[in-house]
Amino acid sequence: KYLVKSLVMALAAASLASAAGSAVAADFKPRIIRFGYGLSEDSNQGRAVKFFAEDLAKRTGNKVKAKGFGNASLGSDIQMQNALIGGAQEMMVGSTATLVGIVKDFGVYDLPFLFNNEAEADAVLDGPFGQKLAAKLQEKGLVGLVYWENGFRNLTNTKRPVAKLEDMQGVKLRVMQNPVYIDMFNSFGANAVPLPFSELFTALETKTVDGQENPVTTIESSKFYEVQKYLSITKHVYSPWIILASKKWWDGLSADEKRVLQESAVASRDFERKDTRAAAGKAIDTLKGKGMQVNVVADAELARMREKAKPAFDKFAADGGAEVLKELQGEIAKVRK
Ligand code: TK8
Repeated sequence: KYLVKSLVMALAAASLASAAGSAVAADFKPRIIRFGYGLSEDSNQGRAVKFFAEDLAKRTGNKVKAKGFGNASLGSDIQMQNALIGGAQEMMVGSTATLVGIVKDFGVYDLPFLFNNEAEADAVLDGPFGQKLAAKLQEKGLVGLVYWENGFRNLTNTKRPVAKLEDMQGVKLRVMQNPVYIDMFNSFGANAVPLPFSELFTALETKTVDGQENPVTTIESSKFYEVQKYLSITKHVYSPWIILASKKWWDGLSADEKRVLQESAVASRDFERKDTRAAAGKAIDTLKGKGMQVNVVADAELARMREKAKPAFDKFAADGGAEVLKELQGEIAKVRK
């Protein structure tokens, strides 16, 4: 009887100790993460990086610290991706569109008029489709953690309001460094000029280009209203951002460190989407207040643009993207039901 009692007590003590051990003595090494991003500190991107850093510090008792580097001070999206692959930088957030040089399939998100609203995008990005695509980065040296919202993209320029397809004719338009964007805007009649985001403000200011396209939140936080007159609401593409980690660095982390990084990434995603949507709701009025002339492009015109963009779809499919495009369209159809 005594033996049984002491055995039960010993077992209870052992399980208590291991519970306390996992909560208190989680395996965190003091680390500093260089977390780069392209927009200003005072943007939806900057606010969410700050949130991520604070959340991570809380979860690790201040041991694992993320230091944000905004304004592309560590380089453009593409430069940062390469720094992550080489192990010279730990983390970043940037457009999925700039990943096409690494995993071509990422171009699928850039085809126009796929998602009807943010809820559809959330479901597909957070679901098996988004995860499977992000997992393709691993063998290229990147770990894709979560998607944030960049948002639906709209057009700005200095020439004229774009109310119909023909208004884009001859407009020199900066696009991301991505063939889908180049093909799409050339087929709309614009003159697409691929440039990194970090060079965009200067390109607009010096009139190297007449216009650009980005979500209203970015048009506001990057002060494009100082150098752009017309804003035309087209919502032509839903643009995700993705949080990336260097695989070289990630592989050296403890299981606890990987777990908290995932947790903070998810928490930052939820914060970021809420914050971005709130900011987007106010941005158009702010931009009008700054002197921009805003027009909403009619649905019939958007349908014409969708029709015109068909060659971009065909080329993407013919260029090895047929399967991923079909999968994405299938997922969107499922979400709509
Ligand atoms: C910021 C970019 C930006 C994107 C672009 O680094 O390049 O136009 O929309 O958000 O990733």
